[in-house]
Amino acid sequence: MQRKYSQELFEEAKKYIPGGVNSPVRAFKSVGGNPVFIKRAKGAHLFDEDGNIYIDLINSWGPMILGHAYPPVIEAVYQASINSFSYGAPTRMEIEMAKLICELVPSIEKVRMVNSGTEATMSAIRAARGYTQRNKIIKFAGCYHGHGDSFLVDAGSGALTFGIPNSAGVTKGTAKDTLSLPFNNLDAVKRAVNENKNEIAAIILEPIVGNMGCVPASKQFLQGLRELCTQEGIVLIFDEVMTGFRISLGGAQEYYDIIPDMTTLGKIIGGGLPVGAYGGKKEIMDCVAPIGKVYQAGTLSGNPIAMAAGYTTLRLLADNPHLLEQVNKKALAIGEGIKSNLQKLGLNYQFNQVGSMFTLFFTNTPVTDLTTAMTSDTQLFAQYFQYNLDNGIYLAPSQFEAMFVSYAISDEDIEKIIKVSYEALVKIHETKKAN
Ligand code: KE4
Repeated sequence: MQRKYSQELFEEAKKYIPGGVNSPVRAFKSVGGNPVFIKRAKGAHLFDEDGNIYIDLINSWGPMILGHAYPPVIEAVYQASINSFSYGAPTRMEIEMAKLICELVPSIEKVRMVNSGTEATMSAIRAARGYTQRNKIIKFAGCYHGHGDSFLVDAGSGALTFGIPNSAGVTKGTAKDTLSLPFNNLDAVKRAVNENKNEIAAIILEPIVGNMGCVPASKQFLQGLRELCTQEGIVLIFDEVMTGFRISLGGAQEYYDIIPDMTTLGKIIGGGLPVGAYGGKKEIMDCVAPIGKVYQAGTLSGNPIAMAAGYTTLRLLADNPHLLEQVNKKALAIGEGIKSNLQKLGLNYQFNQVGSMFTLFFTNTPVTDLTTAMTSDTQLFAQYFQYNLDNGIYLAPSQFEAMFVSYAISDEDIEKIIKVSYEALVKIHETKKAN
């Protein structure tokens, strides 16, 4: 498969855009080669600038759950757009969107729309800090909550429980208020909470992690966090930017039946347009301006075009339960096929899946946290990725990401995904044996 135009466009892009991309993971750094420049997409398929066609298993990192250019969503956006794109004033549509989110996720009593998942998580922890009058937060290694300064923090050395920046430009002053702990490790959380008594405002996590690859929390871990937060007056925040309206209509909190105090949302609620949201208990959300002292604002928050795309997507999912059932069924068929491939080839790689999120980890170690995820052979993954790409399967360009399936994927697409995955595993193992 040749990608001459993509290569030329990438060289041009690098002259004007840092790294040639508007979000780092798109640059294919961890898998090598150059990114594919997409010209258009329809249903489950992407079409690049060189005329190549791919089955899309990223779906814009989650949002395109109905598939690309889904006609009712297009129509809703068109109808909204002929009445102008933005007013900077309240609209009826924002009430409909807020009501629908509160109806589908009952733990959300009030919700504020923003423009990205990052804005949602940044705002949620600010609200939690304002509500509790405490400064520190706990996050987990391997969980990604967007690029807010408080989240770009790694665990401090053993002695120090406070965090150290993992990005240039994040100050030690900011990082010291973030504790980064091992995922799925309740004892570590209990120790940290005891060492920082009455100082922890919030614990935030992806209940099913997508950002270290797909790693589900254990129910016991979530149950323990819930009890600890209730007992200590800590705000439990589920970052459901990826899992919201994907794992189930009520998100991971419905799937696990564990109720957080706050939830952050994004991706699917925008239907592909820039939307994020944060919400939760009324007593917390009433701390937010203009009625409370926690300031947060946004020129394009609740934008009518984005609301049209997001509301139409959510309404379709809510009114047609078979859509999400089909998405999960198709994803499970892919999962069964990949696991059968591993068995046929006598490979013990780890395949983690929850509904329509999954990751094939190139390690024989069960993956339950970042340490075990990092035992994966990223070189093998890179070869696996490139073989898939050259054979028309568009996977996430990193071992530490999840795949996302859309409703538009067909049985033929599923067959091809499984077949190419098998061939890729054979190829990389022939290469491995030869070396
Ligand atoms: P955005 O600011 O990218 O809209 O959302 C940040 C965010 C927050 N919380 C979770 C659980 C997320 O997965 C994300 C963003 N996810 C990445 C995928 N690893 C988006 C892709 C990218 O960064 O380009």
